[in-house]
Amino acid sequence: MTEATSIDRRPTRVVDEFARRYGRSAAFIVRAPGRVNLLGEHTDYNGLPVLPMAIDRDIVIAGAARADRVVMLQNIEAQFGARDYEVNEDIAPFAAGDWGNYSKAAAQGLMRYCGGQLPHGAELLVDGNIPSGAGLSSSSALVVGNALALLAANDVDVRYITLAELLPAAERYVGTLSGGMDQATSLLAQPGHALRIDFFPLRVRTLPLLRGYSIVVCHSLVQAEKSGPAKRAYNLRVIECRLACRVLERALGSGLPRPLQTLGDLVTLFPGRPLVEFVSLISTQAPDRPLSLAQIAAIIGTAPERLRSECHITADLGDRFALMRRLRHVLCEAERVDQAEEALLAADAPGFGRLMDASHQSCRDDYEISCVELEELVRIAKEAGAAGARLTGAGFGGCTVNLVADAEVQTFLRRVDRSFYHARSALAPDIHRCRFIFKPHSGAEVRRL
Ligand code: NG1
Repeated sequence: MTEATSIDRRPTRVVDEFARRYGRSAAFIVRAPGRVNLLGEHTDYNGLPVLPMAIDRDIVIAGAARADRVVMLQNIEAQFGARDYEVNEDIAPFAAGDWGNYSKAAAQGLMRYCGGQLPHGAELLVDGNIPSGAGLSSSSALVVGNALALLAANDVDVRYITLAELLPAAERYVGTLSGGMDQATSLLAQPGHALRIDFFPLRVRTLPLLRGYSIVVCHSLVQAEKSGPAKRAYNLRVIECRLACRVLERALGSGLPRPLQTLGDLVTLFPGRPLVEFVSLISTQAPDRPLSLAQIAAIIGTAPERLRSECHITADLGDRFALMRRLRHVLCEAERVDQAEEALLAADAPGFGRLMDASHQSCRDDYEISCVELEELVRIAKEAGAAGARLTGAGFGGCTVNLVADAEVQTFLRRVDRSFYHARSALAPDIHRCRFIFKPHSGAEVRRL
């Protein structure tokens, strides 16, 4: 991780470097932050709420329009090589995992939304300091930044709330079946606040922080690249939720006024009914162990191949789907988000911390997205006095988020350094870049130069 730098300091570097590389001045600069999620993990794609905030790490892009439709993309960091492509409604991807695909994802998504207004490509230079594969949403910040840059190159304004609704679908270009938390946070975050985000339709409200407490992010030093191995694990969870939805639909039978599009529909269809009741309901239909597609199809009363095509299940996901546990995590996690919102409004830090701890246990045991290093970090954080500690983001590696009393932050950091990072000095030569405290930042900005 590099040190955080705000838009007010880093632009000079990226603007100067833009002029050196492209031989002309940048016409605009864009900033899109990453995020940390306090609570509500793997709920977004189920249409259930999340509780994130923007961090002080971001993607900054300097750019200028081109007369043609070509996007030329460079990165300050040499490891991300130069890329170029032509903008249209059907852009062939670079190789899987290529960083340029996040730019293409944004361009194709915008072309499908307002292509007639986008005759110009752009020269772009990216300078990012969000660690990738850390659960801090570096990929969505890149998508948001590229989208805003292409709009700036064409002098087109699209409302941020509209972008926050259309960019999650655009990002699925890279093959991840992601939800909408990251793009919404990057675009709509408010400084000094957490957000509660609800989906389908997107609704965002700001929430106060807990006075006297800091949010500390610690990297497990395990990269979980969703353009690589973590993609299958992530997509499998999304599909398991879709299948759980179908089994639940079957269990509810004629009690259901319309088909369930997502698990979030339960909230609107059964207002006031505790979500956890639906967990007991599914347990009457499906045992608490992984099932094959044929077994699930038999429970629902349909043909396996029909179910495969209706739920868009690709062969790489295998034939073992855990429904009961995934459902239990998602529905209980959504209820925790409601309770966490109340805890924030009541300035109840211990209560909020307990919900974070419960979320972590559920992510580990029911959603099975933790790993040895994340467990070690959470254990150390609790021993070091964190009021709450949990993995954040997709999981499988990446970061933990910790709620720590201001007065105890220095002791907390010393303890984490001694117990976790010192033994891994080869992986973490600069400890200060592996864990950080931040004040929630504002969402994305575009500045014309
Ligand atoms: P991260 O961890 O930043 O990759 C992912 C998804 C979110 C959400 C979380 C889990 C993407 C781009 N983002 O975030 O939509 O589902 O996992 O809560 O895939």
